[in-house]
Amino acid sequence: MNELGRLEDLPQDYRDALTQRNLVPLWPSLRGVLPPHIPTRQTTATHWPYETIKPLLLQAGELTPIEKAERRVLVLANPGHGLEKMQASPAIYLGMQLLLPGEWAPSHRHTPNAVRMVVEGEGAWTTVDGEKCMMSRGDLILTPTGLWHEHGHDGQEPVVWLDVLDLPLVYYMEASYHINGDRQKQIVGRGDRAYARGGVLPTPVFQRTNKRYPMLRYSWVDVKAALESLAADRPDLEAIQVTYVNPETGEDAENILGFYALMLRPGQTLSLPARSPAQVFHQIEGSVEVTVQSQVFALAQADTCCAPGYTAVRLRNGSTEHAAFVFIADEAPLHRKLGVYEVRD
Ligand code: GTQ
Repeated sequence: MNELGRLEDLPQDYRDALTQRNLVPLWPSLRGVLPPHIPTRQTTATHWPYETIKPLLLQAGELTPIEKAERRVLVLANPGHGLEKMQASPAIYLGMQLLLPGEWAPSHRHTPNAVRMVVEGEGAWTTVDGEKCMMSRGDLILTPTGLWHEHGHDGQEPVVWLDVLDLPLVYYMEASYHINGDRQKQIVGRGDRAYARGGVLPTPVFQRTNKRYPMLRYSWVDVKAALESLAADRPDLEAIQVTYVNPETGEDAENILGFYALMLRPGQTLSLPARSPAQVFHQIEGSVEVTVQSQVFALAQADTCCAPGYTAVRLRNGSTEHAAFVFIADEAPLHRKLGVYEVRD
């Protein structure tokens, strides 16, 4: 490959003249912004064990009242990007949020899309667009762009969940903002039951719903049952995986990030090919060993890790007795929409 000219090769007065006019020569930086064959990635494979997060999160509960936090969250930040950037990958933000009994995180809406994956505790709820979504371990609750949401807690124990947002991307686009609102009037609820079975859809005769986000809560009981049915039905299948979708259209549940649940049979090893999007793994049940580049992470229940894009990942269920269940978030919908999605062998 041709050696390109360096900045230092240019006379200082010429460089100064460029700078004064807000001009920059491309060639010294060309290989940097268009590296050969594979992108430069700041995202480094990182593991956030839950046992290290939980005591610090509970301490935040003592140190900072909810009124002083609005959202009491410890952000899972990728050191490769710099912790202050508060991002796990180019487009993914992760946060562990704590809500104590009786607390209320007030209603707001914002441009970034969010989901909540419930980690532990009973009795909390998120009201999204008026619909009260109860939160139990493993449930996925969508709070898509622009929809009002607030969190409350009528139970007895602390509740913790994992927030996954496309905040880094929306912030980078200079399109991130929020609006505060009043406490929402909760309507009927149980919206998750309307779409709890595959193959049939509600078809009201007199009125169409036509909601962009018809389903806001995906109960873990149903998703786990779907995975177990799939595993039983298809012993030939290597990857027992389901995608969280809009049940009316089959499209990804949200516009930018993709969400999936994966089951590993007892003793199973699964190799995922290198694909362009970065991804996040969160252990819902059981334990899995995740190999990314030269790193090996032993994920225990409620642990989270991330892998950069263009990187193969190997998942191994070390238990020969129990299945393991992993929640995955990735940037695939974004990459597909932008036309840069790739799978490499
Ligand atoms: O619960 O609405 O982790 O607005 C970051 C921003 C959670 C939330 C986060 C948010 C929320």
